[in-house]
Amino acid sequence: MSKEQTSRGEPKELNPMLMGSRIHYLRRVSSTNDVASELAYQGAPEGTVVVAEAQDEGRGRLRRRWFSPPGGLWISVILRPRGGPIDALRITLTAGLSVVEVLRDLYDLKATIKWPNDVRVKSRKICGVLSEMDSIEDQMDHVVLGFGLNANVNEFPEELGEEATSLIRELGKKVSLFELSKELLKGLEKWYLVLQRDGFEPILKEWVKHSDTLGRRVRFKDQEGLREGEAFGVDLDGSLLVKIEGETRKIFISDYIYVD
Ligand code: BT5
Repeated sequence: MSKEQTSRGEPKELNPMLMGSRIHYLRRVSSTNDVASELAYQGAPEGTVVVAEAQDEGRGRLRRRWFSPPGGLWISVILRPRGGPIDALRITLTAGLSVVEVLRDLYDLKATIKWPNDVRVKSRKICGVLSEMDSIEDQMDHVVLGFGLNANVNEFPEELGEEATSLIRELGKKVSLFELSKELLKGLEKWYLVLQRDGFEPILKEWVKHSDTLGRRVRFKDQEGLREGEAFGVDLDGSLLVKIEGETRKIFISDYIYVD
């Protein structure tokens, strides 16, 4: 029996219209991740989506500010992963892959992923992914997966300087947020289904083709101080594998820079 046949019979199979089966469309919120998290605790089903036109307290990892004016796609999805080691890190990588594919398929734009959560075009960040796991009594209850995609955002604050870009900047025209969100959710659903059914390996195989991190020298800080090495792979747990003075280190912390 082929893998496909096996998987077809599995109870884990998802409804193909899962992502976006319920959509909360809001004008202005603090953070779509916060709204989605509240809804999830109230029992909102998997695939529930929260979209906002603008966020007052959009955030990145470590509660860093995420610039979220009108024009961008600020969207969060509630996931309730079942079984297997499906954690926030692997979901982040899966989400990045979905973004790269949608940019390619809709706009013929070549994007790359800086492990773990930055999607970049010509080395500038066009999208950030934030996945947050919420637990009840030490048990993972749900994951809120947020995408901040600079779609029709033309101006960026000075502090982002040359670090950021957007679809309108790259394409020279406005894009449809409706079409973008629909296709993004479709792509996410495709890969999330693979993740649930077949595990992380097939995703990783695809992910590495789009990453601009592998093969690069990276510098990061750990308890021992400033470290430098070559990023040469991503493990099945989603961690970055870095060779430092002949030894392999697994990196879960994710603040690092490319050295060259
Ligand atoms: C991220 O964090 O890249 C995750 C961003 C996730 C945002 C979405 S929007 C929908 C949902 N609701 C939320 O509240 N959040 C999610 P991190 O890797 O920590 O990167 C944050 C850094 O990116 C900041 O410190 C800035 O340097 C930079 N940055 C901020 N806003 C940006 C923007 N619009 N475009 C590009 N870079 C930005």
